[in-house]
Amino acid sequence: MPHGMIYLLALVALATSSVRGQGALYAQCGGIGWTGATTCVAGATCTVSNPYYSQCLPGSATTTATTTVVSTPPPSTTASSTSSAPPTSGTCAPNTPAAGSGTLKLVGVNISGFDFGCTTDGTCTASAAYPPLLQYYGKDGQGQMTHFVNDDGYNVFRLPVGWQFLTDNVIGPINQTNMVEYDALVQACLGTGASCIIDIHNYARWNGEIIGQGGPTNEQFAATWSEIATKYADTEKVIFGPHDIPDITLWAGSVQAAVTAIRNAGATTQMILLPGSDYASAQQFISDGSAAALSTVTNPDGSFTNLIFDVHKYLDSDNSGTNAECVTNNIADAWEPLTQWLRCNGRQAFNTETGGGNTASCVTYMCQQIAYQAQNSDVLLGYVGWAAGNFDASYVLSELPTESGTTWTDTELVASCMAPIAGAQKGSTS
Ligand SMILES: *[C@@H]1O[C@H](CO)[C@@H](O)[C@H](O)[C@H]1NC(C)=O
Ligand SMILES: CC(=O)N[C@H]1CO[C@H](CO)[C@@H](O)[C@@H]1O
Repeated sequence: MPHGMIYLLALVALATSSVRGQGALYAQCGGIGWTGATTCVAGATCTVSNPYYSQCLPGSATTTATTTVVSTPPPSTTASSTSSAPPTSGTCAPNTPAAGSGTLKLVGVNISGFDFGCTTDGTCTASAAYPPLLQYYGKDGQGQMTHFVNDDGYNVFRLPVGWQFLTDNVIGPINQTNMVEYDALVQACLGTGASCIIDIHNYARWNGEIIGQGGPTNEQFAATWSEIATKYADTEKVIFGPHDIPDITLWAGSVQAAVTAIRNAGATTQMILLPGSDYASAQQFISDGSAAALSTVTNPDGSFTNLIFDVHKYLDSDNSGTNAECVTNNIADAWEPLTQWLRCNGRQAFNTETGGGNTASCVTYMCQQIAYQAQNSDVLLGYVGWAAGNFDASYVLSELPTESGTTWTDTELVASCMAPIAGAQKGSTS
């Protein structure tokens, strides 16, 4: 049945793009089931992003970064063409060409469950955390991750957890009983060979109060990270990721405290993800001051090595990740300006929350978003889809694979293009 959806998608796309014999910039131009134009307008080249989706991307097909810059307007028919110009610094040209390899470095799935009971004001109920592991009566998170790596080519998982769960509802040392449970998920993740993001999913808050701004002090925040970093100091494939805030300048100070604590605990080489304001929105990252403020955060040696900006972006009408239908590929409004800013400033970002419903609109827009990110993989490291783990298969953004016998079957959106090996596990008949 996923095949049926793919063909339906192709027909819909054909209806809107067959007016001319050549695909417009960013239009689909190939893929299994595609019967529309397979050549692109001048300045764009039909580029394979996966077996189900080829797209007209700027430039020639060569893999070098010397392609011509095309000043064609962005693809979306509804997106405004006035997306904020990125600040330029030094000699950086405002329209640097895409310099990606076409392959994203890190592609993964959020494995949710330890964050259950958390709300956006940073209130988390420790007892509501629900380990996505069979031994704790949850779903088979270990089996999911093993499937995602072996069958789909994923290489990173984000493991959200409530701060209150780690410290058992009091601000203080980590509770070792609870840590044993969370560490079981981290070890299951590491066991697949993937990288694992430790994500304290508290929106920069504790029970309604903001870290470093009336809530827990930066020292208390840093102390938790220090304990975590000490535990995983020698674990190469751990990535540390805190979460999101209103006063961004003060927040940068809190992030700096955590970075310093993590590095000083001996975790000197791992990637640390720096989250901005507005729910870490990739679209607001520059305009809300997150980029400027977080750019000041450094390692103890003054370098920016492995300090990566953490950005999120959904594709639904209100960027909430709560609607089944997608309305944008985010390229014009979010990824293009962000990409330019990152390249101009010599930094990188990681899209750790994105996703959509298992619908034709989300397949279209998500595949476009991913193709754009891959073209710009010099500054965009990858993405992590929201979410599998302990959600029900009926959850609107479910990426939960279903197990039948020894076969895991992916959701439509994962199979269509989110999985690096797209279409690999669309079903036992694929
Ligand atoms: C750790 O948390 C458990 C609940 O998971 C609780 O029963 C125990 O008392 C806590 N231990 C400490 C030392 O606070
Ligand atoms: C888009 C989305 O579903 N975001 C989720 C992020 O995590 C929090 C806490 O688990 C959820 O409440 C949100 O729904």
